Amino acid sequence: MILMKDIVREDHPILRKVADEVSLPPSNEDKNTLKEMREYLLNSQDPELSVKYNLRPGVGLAAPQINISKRMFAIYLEDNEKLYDYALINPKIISHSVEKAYLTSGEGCLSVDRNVPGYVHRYARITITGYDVNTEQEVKLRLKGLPAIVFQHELDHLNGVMFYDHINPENPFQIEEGAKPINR
Ligand code: UDB
Ligand code: ZN
Repeated sequence: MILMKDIVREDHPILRKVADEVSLPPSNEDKNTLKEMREYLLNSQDPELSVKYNLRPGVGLAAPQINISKRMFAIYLEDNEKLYDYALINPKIISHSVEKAYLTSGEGCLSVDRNVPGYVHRYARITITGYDVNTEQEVKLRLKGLPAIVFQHELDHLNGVMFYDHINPENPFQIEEGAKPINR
């Protein structure tokens, strides 16, 4: 079971690496890692288990965050009555909107133990492909709103990018022209 002690923090160099592609079909070990990552998200969102094991409630987790430099992440998120439950390998944005969006509450990260104020601008809409371990199939997803933000946050981890890299250092709350606010 993945616990908070297994999640690497900010200063860890693995978070700044470009993670390696995973060969397909995935090994049992890689499939198992992804299943454990998904399980962390479920456990962390369970009111009893999160208290019992002191888990920070997460909606997404990328492999580098558990010290594995491979291109895979898990997402477990309910938004607008829809469940986004994905365990993806080699995810890739194949197209995106020109329009940007940002969470009005800013972002945090399971690997960051401090508050970093400011807006993180991301694409408002993305089309993403990847191999889904849950269905054992190549998937193509069109996302907007909060799910699009979460997928981009996790994809950044596979490229060594942290959310605060996107925050304007002069004016953290500067809004890019035409960007769409997302309230959650
Ligand atoms: C999170 N959780 O999991 F809209 F029920 C954040 C943390 C850092 C605060 C734990 C989160 O956004 N929870 C949440 C959001 C909702 C509704 C709800 C729970 N991440 C994932 C992460 O660090 N992955 O690497 C940070 C998010 C910031 C924006 C996208 C991902
Ligand atoms: Zn993160």
